[in-house]
Amino acid sequence: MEDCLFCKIAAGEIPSKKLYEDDKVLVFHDIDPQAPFHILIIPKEHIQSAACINSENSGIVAYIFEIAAKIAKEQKLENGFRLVNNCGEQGGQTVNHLHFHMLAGRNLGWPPG
Ligand code: IU
Repeated sequence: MEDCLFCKIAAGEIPSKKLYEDDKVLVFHDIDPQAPFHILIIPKEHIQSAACINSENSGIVAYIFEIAAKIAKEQKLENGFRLVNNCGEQGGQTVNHLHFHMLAGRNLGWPPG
């Protein structure tokens, strides 16, 4: 999508602090970290939000969780982590390209604000 910030980051048109990349996903450090470890996992394909997941594109969500587990092992997040998806205005989504936050390195409160 032309005016999508994360599409531009995925295409390398806007720089990011990359942690992992393959043909399907990009993983990069959040610009405004909310925990000692805070990364974003995004599909390279433009999907607006979790509300747009259907039987044709749902495979990428399973793949993102696979990548998250791999990163958890590599980064030694033995004490746990949180995967968060904000969807839509009331869900707190500010960038309209599907992304999962992966947070770790401190005790994370519940319920979220
Ligand atoms: P949200 O779930 O849509 O609110 O998450 C968007 C995240 O994208 C948020 O944590 C921002 O700090 C992050 N972000 C970024 O990493 N790089 C950017 O250029 C912009 C936002 I704009």
